[in-house]
Amino acid sequence: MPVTLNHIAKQGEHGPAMMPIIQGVGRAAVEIAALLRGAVFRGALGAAGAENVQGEQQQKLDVLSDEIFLDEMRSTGDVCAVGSEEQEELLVIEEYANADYLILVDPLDGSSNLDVDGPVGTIFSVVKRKTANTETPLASDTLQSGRDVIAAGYVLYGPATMLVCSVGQGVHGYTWNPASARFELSHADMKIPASGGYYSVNEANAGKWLNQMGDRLQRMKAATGLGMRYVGAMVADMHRTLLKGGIFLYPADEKNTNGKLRLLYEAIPMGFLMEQAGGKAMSDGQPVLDVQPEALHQRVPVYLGSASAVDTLLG
Ligand code: P6P
Repeated sequence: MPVTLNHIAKQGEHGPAMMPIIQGVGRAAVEIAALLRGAVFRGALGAAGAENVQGEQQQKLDVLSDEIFLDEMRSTGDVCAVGSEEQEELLVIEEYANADYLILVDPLDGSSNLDVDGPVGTIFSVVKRKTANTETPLASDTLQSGRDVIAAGYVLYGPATMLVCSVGQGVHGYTWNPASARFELSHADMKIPASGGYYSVNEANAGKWLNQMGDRLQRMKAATGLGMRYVGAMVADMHRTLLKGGIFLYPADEKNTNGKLRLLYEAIPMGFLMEQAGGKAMSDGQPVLDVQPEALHQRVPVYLGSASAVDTLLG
């Protein structure tokens, strides 16, 4: 009998409460996957004509995916607010403002790949509110380090649609089965290989990296002999790193002096998964999960992967 997302309810202290939320993520994933497949016929590719809070060109599919995700989180009844890459402020779900959990989400990560039919993803993490349930949730409820994350995961929209997640009891991968119309466990207890794999970075930025990261990378390449793969969508690059080993990095540079990737809904969820899978997740000078968030859209440098590769790079 295939194992489905219901299995999450059996995973430790947080499993029962997280199952309905992750099932909501699964519903959103199915809707977003269908949206992506038919986008070209609906004129849904291309820019939405606005910039997001990051100053990046919003794609039409960014906006549509954000709406789908919010609706499915609302439908769980367990989420009081959503912090989204596509929304400048915290979005309170008024009818459930007394619920226990907040979601941080990048609804459609890597959307610059959409026009070339490349892989994209959704990245999420779940935290428990700090404010009383009788109050309205606040942005400060989201500013919790990765050590306080209850659950995290990603959806990869590739040849298959995969939902990879953890509630603190290891990392498990579920693949959408069109025959049964449900996510089924396909990658139980995922562990990152201790060696091998690839290094994954946008080396075009090497001349601008701070903290001698260019020299460090050259030394790591010479010491490990790793090949290079880079898709340009964090979910795809991180999924390959989790399965094959190696390291994914986005260092700080002269343009992005705090790095490009967002702490709350990219670095922390991916760092949580990486540590759960036996890997290492570093930012500059400390583990990603130890960074104390100060703002919803805060950016950090990241070095995520096999402990040996991360240690060789950072010394
Ligand atoms: P660059 C996508 O825009 C994203 O946020 C991540 O998914 C990806 O890892 C990174 O930016 C790619 O950035 O500068 O290499 O295009």
